Amino acid sequence: MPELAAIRDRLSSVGQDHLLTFYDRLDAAQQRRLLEQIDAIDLEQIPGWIDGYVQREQTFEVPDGLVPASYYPADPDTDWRRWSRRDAEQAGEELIRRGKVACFTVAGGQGSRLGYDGPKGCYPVSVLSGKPLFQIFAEGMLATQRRYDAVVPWYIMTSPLNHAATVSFFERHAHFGLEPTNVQFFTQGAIPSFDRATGKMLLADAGTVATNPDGHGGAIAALHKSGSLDDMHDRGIEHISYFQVDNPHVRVVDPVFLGLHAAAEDSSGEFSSKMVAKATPQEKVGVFCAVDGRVRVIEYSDLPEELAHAAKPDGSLRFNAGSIAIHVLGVDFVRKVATDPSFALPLHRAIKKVPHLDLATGARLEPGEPNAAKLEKFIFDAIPLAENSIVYETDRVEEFAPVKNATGVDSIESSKRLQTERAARWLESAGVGVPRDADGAVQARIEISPLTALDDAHLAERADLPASIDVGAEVAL
Ligand code: UD2
Repeated sequence: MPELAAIRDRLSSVGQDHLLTFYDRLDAAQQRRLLEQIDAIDLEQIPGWIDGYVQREQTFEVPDGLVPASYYPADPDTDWRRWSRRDAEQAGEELIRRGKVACFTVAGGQGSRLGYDGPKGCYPVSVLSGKPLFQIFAEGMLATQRRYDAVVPWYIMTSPLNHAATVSFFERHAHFGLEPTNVQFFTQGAIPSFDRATGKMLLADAGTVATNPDGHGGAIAALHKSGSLDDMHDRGIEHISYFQVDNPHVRVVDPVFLGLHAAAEDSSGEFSSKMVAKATPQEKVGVFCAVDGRVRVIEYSDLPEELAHAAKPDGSLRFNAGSIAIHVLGVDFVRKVATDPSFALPLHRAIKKVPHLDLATGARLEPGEPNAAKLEKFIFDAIPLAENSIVYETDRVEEFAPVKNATGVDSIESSKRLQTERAARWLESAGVGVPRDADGAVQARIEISPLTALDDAHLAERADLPASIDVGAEVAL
């Protein structure tokens, strides 16, 4: 157990000894837990964080020489820098067959915008059967494993807030048919939450420092610390297919993207990304840019208005490459970034309401206004650390139907509409008649399991498709 006097000294030296205000009121077990929690915080960094992030609004400065990142266009007929789509697909398929690929889902977010209490991956999203996000991904992995006769292990990053609930959800559902040893969970790190005005760390209760998950950028350290990178190494995994928990349309492993990442001559095989053309200048997605040939993402909240609206002569957006947070990362690259201190990712500040103890009275305060600074790391801040990072365009309907909000944009409603639209397109390309109204909206509700088909070509191979679908029908395939 860390010593009280030593912890008190370390706290005093960084102006945070208020964390021990209620220490004497705690029982022995609570005292030990508090000292351990404080001991695990990188206290020596705290003054720098307060100066640099907590008490200062970060002003984003547009770097000199900022240009839109170049990318591999989705249109398969375009010139792919002497590289064909089929070449890429074959290279990717070979990696899957040889067991070189793992899936990785960042699922530690708090999902508060959705207004759902449990882990977001447990939220029912499919159009007819209400399958949860985790099940849709699991079915994608099962189908991929069957197609290539290979194992694709799945690593899931949770946060201290949702870890137990996530693991028990998988246990209750028999891991959705996946081999339990091929589904591994680990918890991301936490960062103390600070009073935005004073820079003091907040107490959640008398014996607990208030903390928040350290952002999806925390994945780099957590993959390393949890032993997941070692596990990948032991299994011979070389590439990690990365995606967020909120997007039921993600192709959990995309051979074309994987092949480009691993084998294209302009890729160092370290950190590759998918993009879609932005729907509007204000769309809440980061944008792929480049400075001196190095790719980077500028988050939507940082992109100056004039750049967000800047247009090319044909009227399309100049900075149009929106990030849908689908990446492939090299295992060696993640280890390099995780173990080299000179690669520390920057922090980003969000001002939020965080309940905490009043130090004078010990009463719990529920703030009416945002009172706290939460600090987070973003995974895409590691992109410029890659030697050569590529960006690959995909079709929005095919791969992006996120569930983020309770209503409106990126809601369960918009996601279900997109899920039906994608299913309709796949059926139409397989020759099945799908009813549409005068505006082109599908007049049926359709759900296609990844176990039935992973893409349109896969669906077209099936002999059991109906000739057409009736108006108002509900079709689950
Ligand atoms: C993210 C991207 C945005 C765009 C969009 C596409 C950021 C900052 N922005 O926006 O540019 O690509 O997605 O959908 O990422 N998560 C954790 N631990 C954490 C925080 C988040 O695992 O501590 C996970 C979370 O569970 C989710 C993902 O990261 O799967 C995205 O988090 P978000 O909902 O905060 O990001 P969002 O939608 O603002």
